[in-house]
Amino acid sequence: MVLPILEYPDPRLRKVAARVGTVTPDVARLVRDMAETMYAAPGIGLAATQVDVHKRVIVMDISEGRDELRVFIDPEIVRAEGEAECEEGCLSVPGYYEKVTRAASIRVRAKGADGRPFELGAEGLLAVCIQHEMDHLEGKVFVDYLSPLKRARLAGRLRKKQRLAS
Ligand code: GNR
Ligand code: NI
Repeated sequence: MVLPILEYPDPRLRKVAARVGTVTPDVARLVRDMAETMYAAPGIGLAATQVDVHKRVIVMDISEGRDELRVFIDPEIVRAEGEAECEEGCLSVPGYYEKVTRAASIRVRAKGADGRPFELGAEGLLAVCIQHEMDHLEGKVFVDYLSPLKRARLAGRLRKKQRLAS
């Protein structure tokens, strides 16, 4: 089932997600719905927060063929090194793209859809996406990193969009 995606500045995007713990059939269903929602959008990642479910669940697929689904439940970054800048977008801030600086390489520990723990080293787009999604679980959106000027410009753009929609 494709779920509706919350859009910035919806206050529900600010909620901090709760640990899942045991991966129950309910969580497995959430993972399936989130994957369907991400592929339909289309996007390369989705955090449960974006579909108004405040649990620590992330789905991701950065492959060309859109056939390499990754699932991170209760993810933790156990190591982060370096800095890298990447132009980011977000399904919750449609049509807006801006450069964000994050750790260049990370090591993440999480559980998969089957509940099994794993560890993964990531760099490049995968590292960016994991950090972007983990921010969502903390109630953070990538636009929180913008300079005050860029944030003001974005706010102006959103006001204009609101006017055109109403
Ligand atoms: O689809 C997405 N693309 C993207 C591009 C650069 C950096 C991060 C992302 S994540 C985004 C999907 C999304 O909003 N996930 O929360
Ligand atoms: Ni996002």
